[in-house]
Amino acid sequence: MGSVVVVGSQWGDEGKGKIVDWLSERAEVIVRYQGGHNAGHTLVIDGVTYKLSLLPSGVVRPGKLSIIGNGVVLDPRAFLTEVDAMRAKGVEISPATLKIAENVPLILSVHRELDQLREAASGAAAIGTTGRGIGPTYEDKVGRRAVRLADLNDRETIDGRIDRLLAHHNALRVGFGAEPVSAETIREELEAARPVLEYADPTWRTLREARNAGRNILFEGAQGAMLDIDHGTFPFVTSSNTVAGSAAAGSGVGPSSLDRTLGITKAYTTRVGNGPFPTEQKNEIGQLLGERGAEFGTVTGRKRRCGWFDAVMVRQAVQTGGIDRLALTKLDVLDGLDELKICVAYDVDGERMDRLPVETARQSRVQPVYETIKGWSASTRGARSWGELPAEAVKYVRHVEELVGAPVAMLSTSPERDDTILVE
Ligand code: 2SA
Ligand code: MG
Repeated sequence: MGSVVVVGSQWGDEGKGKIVDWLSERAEVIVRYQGGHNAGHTLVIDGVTYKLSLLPSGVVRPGKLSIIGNGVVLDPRAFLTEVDAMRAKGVEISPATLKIAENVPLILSVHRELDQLREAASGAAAIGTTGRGIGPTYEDKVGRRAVRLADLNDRETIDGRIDRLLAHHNALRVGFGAEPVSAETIREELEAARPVLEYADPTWRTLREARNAGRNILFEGAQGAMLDIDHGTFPFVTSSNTVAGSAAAGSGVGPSSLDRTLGITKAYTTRVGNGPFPTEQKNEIGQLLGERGAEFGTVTGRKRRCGWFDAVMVRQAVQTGGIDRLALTKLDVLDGLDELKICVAYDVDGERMDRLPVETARQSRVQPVYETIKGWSASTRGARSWGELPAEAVKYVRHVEELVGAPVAMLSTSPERDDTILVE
């Protein structure tokens, strides 16, 4: 298997959790390399549902090494809570099985609060963030004032770091009408984070050793290509690079250590949060997809917006995301629809386009050009072989491959891990 990067090819929630879990049986090391506890990965194993948000999906499987890379932003409080919740479900987690990059930036209360203050003040222009402090923490990393995990041990520099952080945040807080925060508050928060230090590790070296020993490594992406800070529907995006290239910098391995990239793709489209969504169906079709697909945010419980498959967007994601094969999920949600639509081009102010325009205003004016294809009445739910699929469903899959320019290597037909068809 070598090393595989798994990324979302839409706006997240493509069903990465299940595919990652499926692959993690064959992988020895599972790595998160971007995002934080804004992600929500649902795994169903032997009828038990696990909802992970910060921890790599490998933690639920005994004998795997899980790594939280430097490209992640880590909320110590959320981390410790999630570890406890997993332990309560019988999952064993220890510093031997879970390692956190010692240079990972920490999400603190000031970040969560700034995220929420800013969203609340933005009115209609709000991004629709998860409110977890993701954006402000990445800002502080790039602004070179973040507190990183290993700083908890660095008595010589920590006070200066806190001062720099607060000089910045308190100025902003006052602007938003919030109370300034004292250095003492942050020091207490960092003190409460000390148990996380137990997991700190030079994970770049651990990964190097794993690779040298021939271990299979799985890089588990969060969110999706269209939420990428550079390649997505900016500014309605998350604050990290979600494309496969990010796996290298976000974990401290070179790009040649990434052998292939699997793009998880839902058979229709969903989005949570604000921003353009050309194929959105604000009607009974959208309603139906949402109900059948149980489209609610894993972390926030927010209702997801739903619409037809957008081949233009996924094709762009295949190219920017470096995707060489697809895992197509939730095909069963389309069962029983007489007709299906696939967006094959965009009409932007009368101009036909085969890519998303980059300007926000033009993005919001994109009209999808649809192709209508025949649906299927038989159920595909739980199908475990190609032969069990109705001919029209096979046709739909083939058409998706052709339009987006990447072959489907896996097809998922229910949340259960064994309801998976391998196409090799
Ligand atoms: P943020 O909080 O700064 O990352 O939000 C910025 C945008 O990124 C979107 N975003 C997501 N979209 C889909 N799924 C995500 N994870 C959770 C899930 C979300 C949830 O898997 O269900 O529970 O609501 C996720 N995380 C971030 C977000 O909606 C903003 O559009
Ligand atoms: Mg999700």
